[in-house]
Amino acid sequence: MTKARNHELRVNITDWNNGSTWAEWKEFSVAPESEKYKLTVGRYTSDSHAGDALKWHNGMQFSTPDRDNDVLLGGHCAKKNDGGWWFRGYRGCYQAHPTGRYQHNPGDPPKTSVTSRNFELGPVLVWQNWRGESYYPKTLFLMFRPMLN
Ligand SMILES: [Ca+2]
Repeated sequence: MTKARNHELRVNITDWNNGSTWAEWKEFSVAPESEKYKLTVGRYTSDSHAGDALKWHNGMQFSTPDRDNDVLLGGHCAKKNDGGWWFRGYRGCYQAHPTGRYQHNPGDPPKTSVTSRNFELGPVLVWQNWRGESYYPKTLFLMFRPMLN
């Protein structure tokens, strides 16, 4: 899908009080199946506001509950967090977790307990670089398109 041309990526995030933020990267590609859909993301644009939470996932392979491709030996981030994502596994599973389960209101507790590092909120939407490790936004959209030039 992202092989033929350079792509850019945009993330739009909203909070629970009609607030919003966004970020853009001018480099985004996903490697083929033979490379386990390795993520390449870079060239974060300096006027973005959401923070570059994807930098931490750059170079990771894609994991799902039945495919453990994270770098955590003896652990399985996708199984633990109930979803597919470019989980890392070294010093936590993620800084961004856009495929976490949608929470209906901010009072809904995370489905799994918060660990000592606060890295693992469980299956909720997470973008740690915006309002910290324990905040979870209302919506989070990832969009990509071919570069215009
Ligand atoms: Ca693992």
